[in-house]
Amino acid sequence: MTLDFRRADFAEDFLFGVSTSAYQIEGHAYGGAGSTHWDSFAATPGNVANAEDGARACDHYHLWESDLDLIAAGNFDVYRFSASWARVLPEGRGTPNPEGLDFYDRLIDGMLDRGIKPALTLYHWELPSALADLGGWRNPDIAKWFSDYAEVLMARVGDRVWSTATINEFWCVSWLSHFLGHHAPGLRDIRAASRAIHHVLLAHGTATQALRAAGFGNLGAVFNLEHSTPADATPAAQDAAARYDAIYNEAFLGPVFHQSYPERLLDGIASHLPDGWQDDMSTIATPVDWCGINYYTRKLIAPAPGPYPSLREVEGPLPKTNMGWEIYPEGLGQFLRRVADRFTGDLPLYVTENGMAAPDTLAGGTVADEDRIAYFNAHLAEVRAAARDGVPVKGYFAWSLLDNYEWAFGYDKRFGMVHVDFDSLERRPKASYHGFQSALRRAP
Ligand code: GCO
Repeated sequence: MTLDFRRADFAEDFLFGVSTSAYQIEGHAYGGAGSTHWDSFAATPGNVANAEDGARACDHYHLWESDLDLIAAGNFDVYRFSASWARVLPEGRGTPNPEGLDFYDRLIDGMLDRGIKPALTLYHWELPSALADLGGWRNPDIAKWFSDYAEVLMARVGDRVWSTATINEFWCVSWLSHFLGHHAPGLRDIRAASRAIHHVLLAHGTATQALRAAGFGNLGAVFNLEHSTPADATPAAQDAAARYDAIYNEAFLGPVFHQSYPERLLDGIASHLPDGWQDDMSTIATPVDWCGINYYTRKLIAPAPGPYPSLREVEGPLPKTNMGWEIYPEGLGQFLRRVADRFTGDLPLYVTENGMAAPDTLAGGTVADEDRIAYFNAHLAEVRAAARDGVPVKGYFAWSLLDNYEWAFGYDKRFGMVHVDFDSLERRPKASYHGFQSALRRAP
């Protein structure tokens, strides 16, 4: 089996790329980076599989040149990567780490040398510990801290990046990390979650304004969207699914594109939002140039007794990835249409992440990851159909280039198109990598 599309199936200017993130691949122990809340979260028993952290990860910090060679040889147009706040500013504020700035400088020049467009994300979850000590995303000052960090980094590299995203996945930064407690800082508190929701949005808007004022363009943000399906046909299940959708999806699209929170979210968080939150909404809705969508799966949602949000996830019937996530490509097509219709209009949309974890057995120096190829094919077919219907989707970036640190799952879950041996650090392209390589090859 191989990837069943060609470049000619998409518009001439449609971009294909791969995505990664700093903490998941770089090796946080190297190059003078400061401690992050993921380091202490991982060091706390029970939070992360095998208590693994990102200290070494894929050692991309030292192996970046050969990793960029892989992206170029794979015929990808764009590399979506992130910078680590604590590598740039070890204390979160104050004196920059020259080695950190040099690293991103070299990395970006390395992309340009190879004809790859650098798509920078400013925050993909590794909050500096010094700021976590001050309350992290619960502290309203974080909007300014984040914006200052954005300006420091962009002053160094902003002249050469192709695009810049402020935040990766608002829902994960706030709800997953402060209400469900699955990610750092591991809180389970509705008030903390409400503050984090508002402040991560405000940080996005504040930094977008500052970067715009400093003359930078092609600014956007990345939303992770999850399809919410009622577990059955009862009104109660439909209501619960709508609540899940409000918390997961509309909670962030609503403020950024319509300057308002959905009612079904305010039902749970209004009494916990900071005083005067209404005054921040226009900053949050500062115009962006593009919108990124990360899409993986759907959830079946049923009502549950107890306080807000009074819902639970039910196991679904569809085939699942190694994360236990149902494979539901239709959800991606639906989101592309819905986001364009209801939120972004003519703004370019990019699928900034999509991919799957698979069991992946290494045989003969490679991995025949047919299940991953089928996943990419099914999701790319949805993107193609949406584009054909006039949705302004302008690119597709696969998650991920390398097997890497999958957060609370440690190194157990493999999402890469390139296999990584976490002892030797050897990289071995899988069949899915070769599939993209041939589908994306341009006639000489
Ligand atoms: C996310 C993150 C990635 C994950 C990937 C697989 O979407 O959660 O951006 O860091 O590794 O999504 O879970």
